[in-house]
Amino acid sequence: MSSVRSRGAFIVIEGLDRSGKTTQVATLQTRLETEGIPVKLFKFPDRTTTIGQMIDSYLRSQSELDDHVIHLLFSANRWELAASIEQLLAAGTTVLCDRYAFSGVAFSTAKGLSLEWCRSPDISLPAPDVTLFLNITPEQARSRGGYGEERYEKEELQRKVRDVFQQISSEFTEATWVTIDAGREREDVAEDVWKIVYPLTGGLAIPLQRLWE
Ligand code: Z5A
Repeated sequence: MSSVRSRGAFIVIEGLDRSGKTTQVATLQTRLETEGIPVKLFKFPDRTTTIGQMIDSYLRSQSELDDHVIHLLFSANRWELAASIEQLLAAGTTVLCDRYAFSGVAFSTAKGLSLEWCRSPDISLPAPDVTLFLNITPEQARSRGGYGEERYEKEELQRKVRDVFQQISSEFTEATWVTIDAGREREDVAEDVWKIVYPLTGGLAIPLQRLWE
């Protein structure tokens, strides 16, 4: 009988603009560290790499790129870190990820590219064990302030992004895509996140899946 070595869990936090992804992922990381659970946090786009710097320049409207090109750069930014993610998971580390391929598909499809085309460069990336989708209404997002500083921070685009995320989520089971009401107090949202993530941190004996295979 073949046996699979225990590995770390791969947790992705996705969500609408201003939904509190960065806030929640930081709270979660701290709580896991306090519990003595090995954890590593990734954030996409990772603006520190050479590819990430091109993305950063585009998002801040300091450069112009064809929609296909920027989509491929976002995907390349994930691929350049995919091996590190896999190594950490194999070593038993819980990997947290602030945005992932689902943001890539949602934003580029909302801009008018085909969903199937958008998905293709991310096929075979490590697949999350669970994606936590932080959901807020456009009114709640507006009340958190700051719209308009970066290229995609426009309400019309964000509405389309919300629709594509809904379409993507329908392909997952309730266990692998969990929508959380992020319009509540930070502590209440964090508690929901914890209840889902903590049980996954004891080591998983199932093989890592590949995205969209
Ligand atoms: N993008 C893409 O097109 N393709 C891709 O493949 C990827 C990304 C990966 C930059 O992303 C853009 O890249 C993004 C998608 C696109 N464009 N947009 N829009 P980013 O991750 O670098 O930046 P961001 O996604 O724009 O961050 P964010 O969405 O604005 O924020 P957040 O992480 O969800 O929220 P936050 O920073 O934790 O909180 C926002 C504010 O709300 C802040 O003042 C908090 O203190 C406050 N907050 C947080 N939680 C609460 C609660 N519960 N109540 C009240 N206030 C709260």
